Amino acid sequence: EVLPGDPEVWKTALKAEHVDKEDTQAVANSVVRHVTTTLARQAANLDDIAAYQATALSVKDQLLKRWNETTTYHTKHAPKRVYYFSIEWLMGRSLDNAVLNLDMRNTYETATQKLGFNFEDLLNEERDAALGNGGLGRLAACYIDSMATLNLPGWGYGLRYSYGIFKQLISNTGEQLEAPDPWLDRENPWEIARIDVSYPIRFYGRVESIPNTSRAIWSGGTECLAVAYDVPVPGFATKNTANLRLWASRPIQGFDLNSFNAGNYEASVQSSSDAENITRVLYPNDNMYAGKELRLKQQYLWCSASLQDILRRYQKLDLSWEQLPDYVVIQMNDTHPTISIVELMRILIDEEEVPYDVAWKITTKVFAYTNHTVLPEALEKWPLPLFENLLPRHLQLIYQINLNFLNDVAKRFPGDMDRIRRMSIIEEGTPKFVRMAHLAIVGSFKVNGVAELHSQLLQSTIFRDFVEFKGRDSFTNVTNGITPRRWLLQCNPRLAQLITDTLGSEHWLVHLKQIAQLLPMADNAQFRAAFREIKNENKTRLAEVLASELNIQVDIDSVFTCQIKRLHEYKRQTLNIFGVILRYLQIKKATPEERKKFVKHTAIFAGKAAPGYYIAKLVIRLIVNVSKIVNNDPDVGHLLRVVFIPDYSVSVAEVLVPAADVSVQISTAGTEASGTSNMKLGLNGALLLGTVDGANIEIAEDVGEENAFLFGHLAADVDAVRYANSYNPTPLAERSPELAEVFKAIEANTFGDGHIYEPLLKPIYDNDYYLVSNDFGSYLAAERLVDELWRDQEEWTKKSIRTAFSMGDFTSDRSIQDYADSIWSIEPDPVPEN
Ligand code: Z16
Repeated sequence: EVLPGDPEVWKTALKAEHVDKEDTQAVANSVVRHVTTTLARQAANLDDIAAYQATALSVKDQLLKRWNETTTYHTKHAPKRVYYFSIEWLMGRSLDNAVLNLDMRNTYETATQKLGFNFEDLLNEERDAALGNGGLGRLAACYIDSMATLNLPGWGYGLRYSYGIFKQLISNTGEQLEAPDPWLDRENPWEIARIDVSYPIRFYGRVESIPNTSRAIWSGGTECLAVAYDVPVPGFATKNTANLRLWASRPIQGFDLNSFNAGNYEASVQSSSDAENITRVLYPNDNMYAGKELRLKQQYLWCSASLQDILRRYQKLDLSWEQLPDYVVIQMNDTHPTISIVELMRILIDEEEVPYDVAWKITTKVFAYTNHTVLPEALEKWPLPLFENLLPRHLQLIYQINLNFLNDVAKRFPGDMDRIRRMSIIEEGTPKFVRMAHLAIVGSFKVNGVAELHSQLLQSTIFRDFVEFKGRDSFTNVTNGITPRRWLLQCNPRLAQLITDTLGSEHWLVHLKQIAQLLPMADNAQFRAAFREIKNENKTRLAEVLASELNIQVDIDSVFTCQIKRLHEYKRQTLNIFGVILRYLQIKKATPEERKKFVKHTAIFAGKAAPGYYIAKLVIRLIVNVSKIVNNDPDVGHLLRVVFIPDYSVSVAEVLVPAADVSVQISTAGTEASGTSNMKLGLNGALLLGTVDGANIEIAEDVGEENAFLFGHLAADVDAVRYANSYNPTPLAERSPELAEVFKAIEANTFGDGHIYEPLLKPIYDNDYYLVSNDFGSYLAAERLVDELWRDQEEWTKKSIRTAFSMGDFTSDRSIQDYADSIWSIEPDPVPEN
């Protein structure tokens, strides 16, 4: 008699299911099987959408086999694991990435061709999984790719929003309009619903202390369920497949028994839709704290479900709670998951009856915290009344944590009341606030920033008191990185092929440092020609998209400058567009003879503004309205084009990044924690035009300052300039005559309704917090150097090659290795090949 799960029976069955990497017929068969069974469609009415879906399902089959093997192996082996908690996962598309990582791209391309489809067309049917705003969410996506590739036992945890980041539309007058992104409407072939993996989550209610213990009973309020959806994430050239577990909120019973009994049908349905609302939509703010109750509900649901899940897995090992930190490390991507520190305390103390001090010891060995910004408006602090109402037990525990913490501070710094006030987790005032960054630091064994300068600034400014209290060793730097699989192999296949051919192997894709071996090729004319040819081909591809989608003609012989990132005052898209306006005015003034001397520019912008960020939206409006005038002015001809590409996304970036000549990274020094588009653009050969900020500094160091265009005030000087701007302001024309000329042109309606831009221009006239006027002169000087170099294409290409091949350190594999070594203390655990 055979018992369920008999290994022999299963082995045979699985073997029959095996598909060889090169077996195009078997792959075609599996696609057809999904068409006819999973999708219940017929060959006759098969469109590209359905063909894409079936192909994706066939690839998912491959991923799930590896996922199963990884999970089984890790369950048996029980290594220490890392859990990466991120409220945003900006994954983009999965099909191309998956077939590349599985080394089955050719097989799938041929197989779908056999069925009469063009593989590229199928790839373009996929909707982006856009569960993130910008850098922070995309960083998580690159990191899980690297965790899988490095064979590290780790999972990601996040939220399955029904709606990702909004779709951006641009009106005729240049206004940003936001439409919902119903990305799950067509079913998501990359996820597995685990309706059997779900946890109850409580909100509101009351707390009853249990006398003579630290314990309490939290009851009442409302409850809902968090249901798991798993997304397999393949490593590159390895069997290891990581898991991204995303939670969706659901009503706990479908109806509320009380209202059922009362015969109140409408109310019972109402309560179920309340539960589903929790994970309905991603908050669309990047680097900006909004303080909404629903957001705190999202955070708690995600953290509580993830912890319940992790602890259930740990309990199967049958070890003591004290050993938890030997098996579990949780990396918090920003302060968004900070409530999980308190939730772990609550579970250990109230439910597992662990003594308070023991629970605290365990907790503070499990968590590590990554900070991503020093901007004060981005730091999360919850109004205490809101917090207390939603999570009353957690507030009690925070008071206890804070009391113990401040006692320790007082012991170390007796009588320093000001220090205690500064460091407290609770900010005094009416109302009071819970400072999540302070809680995150107090509850973590390691805190890191995301680039050298940023980590130094953290330690010398906003977290200085904490460095003095916890010691230098609790603070460190891990410079961000990007995955070279998506950001080179996938988006720039011809450059990847050139690298592979020249190096003679593909190892560089997992040892990116190796591309430095190609640096001498900068001096090889033949190689330069090949390199430039690829850049031009990528520019042509972009030009075709711009012509067909936006009806804008661009000259691929012009220098393509790319500033592609969220709209934010500190990122200073203003400097860029003001520079464009000045160039336009200069072309207009020039004689036909003088015009011949201009270097042709195509200024490319893309990015979304938070829906409530008025000034950021005004900048978009200015860019769009400038583009309309400039692009249609016959005096300008091909000398200048301005392009704002609507609805920036990961998949749009994959077309822009390989086509860029100049990477525009011009934040006010000290404000951009790291930046990651600087890494993507650099790796694809764009020269850095940037301020001495974030990871620009490390990039310029590695590519050599002579190969980059740095400008602007240094971080150390920004405060003094700011102070002068606001307390001792000089007229704009004195700070920058060129900028004064630009403002005059805007105000004179050169680009339509000059007056609408007043809220954008006035702060620059008045106190110029972001130093736009102070940096404009050196920005223009840097642009002149760009133009000069562009005239010498051989020299330009040399620098472009040196840039690309000096980017070896900015792979997310290096970042993740840093985390594994210096924070997580975890080891690779590759699934054995059989
Ligand atoms: C975000 O994308 C970032 C910081 C933050 O506090 C919140 C969000 Cl949503 C960005 C940083 O601005 C950027 O410099 C950095 O490269 C990125 O996070 C990843 O670390």
